[in-house]
Amino acid sequence: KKALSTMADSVLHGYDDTQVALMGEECILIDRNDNVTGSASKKTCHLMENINKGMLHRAFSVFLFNSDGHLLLQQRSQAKITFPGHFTNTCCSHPLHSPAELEDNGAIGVKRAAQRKLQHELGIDPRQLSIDNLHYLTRVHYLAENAPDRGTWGEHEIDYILIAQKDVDVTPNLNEVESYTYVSQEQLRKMIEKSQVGNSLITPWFRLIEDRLLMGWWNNLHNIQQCRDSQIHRFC
Ligand code: DMA
Ligand code: MN
Repeated sequence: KKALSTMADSVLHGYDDTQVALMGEECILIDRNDNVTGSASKKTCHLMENINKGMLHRAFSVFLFNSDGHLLLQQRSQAKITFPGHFTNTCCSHPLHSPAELEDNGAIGVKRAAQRKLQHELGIDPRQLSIDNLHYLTRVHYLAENAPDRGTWGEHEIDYILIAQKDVDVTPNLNEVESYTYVSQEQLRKMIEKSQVGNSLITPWFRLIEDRLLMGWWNNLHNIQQCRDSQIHRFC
């Protein structure tokens, strides 16, 4: 199934039409200190051609743990334009350039975007995971080229980290998510070791965050606010 209206748009030709439509979302452009400078389509933000000129946008990454302290991972669907089939943290996306999702006050806008996408990707009811369940911790600045087709698509973001611990019902949207699983620290380490020698795929941002920051948060879920800082951790 191809998107007729975008057939002429060669860079998006051949991709899943639902995912092509989402490339029209209006993302938030920022400078290296996370000040809002404007907006651009999701497509524009993720073209390496623009990233190579310094284009940078705002994003978020949710890490949702259950009451046993296991982390919910998702495997991205084959329909995704960037990083299809890759295993990654619970949910990632972008706050939109709208008044509600631009609001700064304690990262409330980013939390609203996270609630919206947790429902869209994983069918998590916002009544089961409220804004107050989402804890904003810090920001991560990174750049990555898409896999497997390097060169066209990529990511260059300041990524707001949101942590939650809550038992929820998950109903994956198969256009977004191929599979999901809860993992212990030990299971995640084994998964990442295997991916370095084998053929399973892990997103670059999740690999980076796991390597540098995740364990500090995971070991402090009982007092997660102590992990909060006002920094932008630079990984590029
Ligand atoms: C983009 O995630 C955000 C990060 C932190 C990489 P994504 O590609 O899953 O976005 P979307 O779900 O909106 O396609
Ligand atoms: Mn992005």
